[in-house]
Amino acid sequence: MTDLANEIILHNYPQSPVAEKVRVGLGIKKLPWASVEIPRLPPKPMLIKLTGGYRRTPVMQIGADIYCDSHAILREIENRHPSPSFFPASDAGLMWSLSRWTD
Ligand SMILES: N[C@@H](CCC(=O)N[C@@H](CS)C(=O)NCC(=O)O)C(=O)O
Repeated sequence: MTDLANEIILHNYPQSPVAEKVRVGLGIKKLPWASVEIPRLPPKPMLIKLTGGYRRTPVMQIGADIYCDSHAILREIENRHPSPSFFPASDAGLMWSLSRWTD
């Protein structure tokens, strides 16, 4: 039976490089996830209602919780599913700052 409260739903579109980063993260952790394809450009009336105004891609939904921004998404995935870790060494802070720079 599907655990809907914990199901990961990614609002994204295939060509989004930032969404791809999250999709790779989900793959590293071998997590099942559902995809909702959203428009590349505004108007995005359904997404805007879901996020309260945030328009960018990707957005993650788990139950009634909504995560906007790939860093917030990856951080939450790491919190909920710590193994295997995105941060096998002790330099998580350096990796977060480098990833913001490379984005
Ligand atoms: N800081 C955001 C950036 C997201 C972002 O810029 N996504 C692009 C698509 S790859 C986007 O939504 N662009 C359309 C827009 O800014 O309205 C994140 O890391 O999630």
